Amino acid sequence: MRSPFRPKIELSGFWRFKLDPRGEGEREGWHRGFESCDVVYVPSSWNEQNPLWDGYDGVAWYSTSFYVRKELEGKLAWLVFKGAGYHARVWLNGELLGEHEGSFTQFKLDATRAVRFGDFNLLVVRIDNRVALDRLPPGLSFNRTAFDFLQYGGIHRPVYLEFTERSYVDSLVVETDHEGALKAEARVANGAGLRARFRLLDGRGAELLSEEVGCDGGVARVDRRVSGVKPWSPEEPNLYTLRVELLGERGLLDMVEERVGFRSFKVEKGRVYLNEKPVYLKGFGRHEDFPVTGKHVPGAALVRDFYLMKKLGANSFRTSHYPYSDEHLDLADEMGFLVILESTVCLSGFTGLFSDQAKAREWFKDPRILEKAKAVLREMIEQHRNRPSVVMYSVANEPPTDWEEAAEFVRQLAEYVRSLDPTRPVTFASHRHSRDRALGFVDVISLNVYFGWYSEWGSIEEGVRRMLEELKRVHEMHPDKPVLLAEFGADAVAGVHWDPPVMWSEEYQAELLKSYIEGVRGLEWVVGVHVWNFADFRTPQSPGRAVLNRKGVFTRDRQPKLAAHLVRDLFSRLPS
Ligand code: BDP
Repeated sequence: MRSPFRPKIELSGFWRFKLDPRGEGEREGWHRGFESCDVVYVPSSWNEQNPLWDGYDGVAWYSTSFYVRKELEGKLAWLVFKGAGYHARVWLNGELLGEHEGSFTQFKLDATRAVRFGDFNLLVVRIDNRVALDRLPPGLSFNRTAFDFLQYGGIHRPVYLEFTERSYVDSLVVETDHEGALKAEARVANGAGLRARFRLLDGRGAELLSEEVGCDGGVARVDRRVSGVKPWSPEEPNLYTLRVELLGERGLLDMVEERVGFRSFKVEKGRVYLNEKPVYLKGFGRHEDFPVTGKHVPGAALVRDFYLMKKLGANSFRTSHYPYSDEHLDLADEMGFLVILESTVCLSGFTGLFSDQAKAREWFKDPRILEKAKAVLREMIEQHRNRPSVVMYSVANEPPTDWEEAAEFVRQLAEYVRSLDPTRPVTFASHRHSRDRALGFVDVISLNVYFGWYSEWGSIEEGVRRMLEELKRVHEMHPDKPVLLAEFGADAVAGVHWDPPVMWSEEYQAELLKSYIEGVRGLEWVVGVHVWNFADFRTPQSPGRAVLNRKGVFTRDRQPKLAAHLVRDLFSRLPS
C-alpha cells in the first residue's frame, strides 16, 4: 500500500556512522547523538562501503537530521523503515520510538510525540547484526551459519517519515480473480462517521468503478465484479490501480493505492493453474546481493535483472531465502513474474551447527523460535499479499524435516500461513526428499537437488540418474502433489573452460543444467524448474566457496556465463 497524498520526507542519503564493537553506545548516550567521521550511504548494507567493515558483525550506529515544517503540526508522524537489520532500535530526538527484529520486512513507528515541528530533528538508529542461534536465519557466527549467504548489516532499504491525519487508512487487503472479482477491505483508524470511496482505474487512468461506503467499526469494504478487465499473467501483466479515498466533512483526509492484477492461481490434481490454465514455472532462485550495495539491489540493476530473466524466457522466481524489497516485487508485478515468496527460516546447514543433535532437535520445540518464525510470516504476508505476482508462500528452506520435531514445526508454520491467507498455496524447499516427513503438509512439493555436485562429483550422468530416482520416489509417495525442482545447479567460475566438462568450469555448469532440465521434461507431475542461481552472490568464508557462491548463470555484475545462453534455449523448449 502506498500513498500519493501523504506528506513525506525521504531520508535516503549519506548518514553518520559509528561502529560499536564493545556495545557501549547506549550507556554512553549515543542515542542522543554521537560524533564520528565515518559516513555510510542509506539504503545499502554497510559491509562493502569500507573494506574495514566487510566482515563486521556487531553493533553499529547511524544518525541523520532533517527539518520538519511547522505547517505539519497536528498531524500524526510515522517513521517507516522498509528493511533494516538484523535488529534495529530507533530514537528520535533522544526519545526511544521502538525496535524491530528481522532485516527483510518493513516496520512503522509512531513518531508523533517525538517530532519537533518547525525545527531540525535528529534520528539515531542502532543496528545489531550479530548472527545467533535464536535469530532467523540462525547461525553461530559470521562464517558459521545455517544459511549460505553473507550476513550483511545495516539499513538496506529506504527510510522515510510520513504524515497522516488522525483518521487514516491503516491497511488494505485486496483479493481478485481472473474474471473481474474484486474484494477489498480497508481498515480505517478513527473512522467513525467517515466515508471511504473505492476507485478502480485502468492503466490510462480511466475509472472502471467508484463506490462510496461507510467506515463504521473501522472497516470499509467493497465486493464487486468488474466487467471488462483484462486478466494479469506473465505474458500480459495487466495492472490496475485501486485507490481508497477517506472522506470527512471537510473533504479528503487520506488516500492510499494498491496496484491490482486480476488473476487466479490454484493447485489441483497435481497441477498448478494460472487463470484456469496449467502453467509451467520456469525461472530461478535469486538473492538480493549486489557489489558494494550488498543487500540493496539498486533499481537500475533490478531492471537489468528482470530484462535478463525475460530474455531467457523465465516466468517465475523464488525470493530465496527471505522476503524481497518492494521495488523488487513491484517489478515482478509490472513485468509479469510468478513469485514464490519465502520466509527467513533458512536452515540448510542447521544440523552441522550442533555437536549435540538432541540440542538441534530442541530448537524446533522452542516457543520463542516458533513465535519469531510466525512474526516474519505475518509481516511478509501483510506487506505483500495484494501483489498479483505472489502466487505461493514458502515457509522454510531446507529444514531437517526427516526429524519429527522439524516436520511438526513446518506443519505449524504452514497452518499459520493458511490462517492468514487461505487464497495461496503453501510450500517449503526440501532437501530431505523421500525421507522428508513434512511434504504431506504442503500443497506443492519443492525439491532442492544437487546430485552431480555435492555428491557424484564430476559425474553428471550419475547425478541425473540419482535425481530422477529420488524424484520418482517422492512422486510415488505423494502422487497427488505437484513437484517443483526448486534448486539445482553447479558452481562455475566465469572464464574457466575445460573439455571435457569438469567441476567449476562453465561447461560443467551448462551441461548439468541441460541434463537436469531435459531429464524432467515430460514428467507431467513436475510443474517447474528453478535454476540455482540467477547470479553469483556473496557467502560466508569457507573452503567450498571462492568468495562467492558461483552457481549463478550470470556473474555478480550480471554478465552471462555459458549456461545463460543454454538456459534460454532450454526454457524455450518447455511448456509455458
Ligand atoms: C542449497 C541452499 C542454498 C545454497 C545452495 C548451494 O538452499 O541456499 O546456496 O544449496 O549450496 O542447499 O549452492
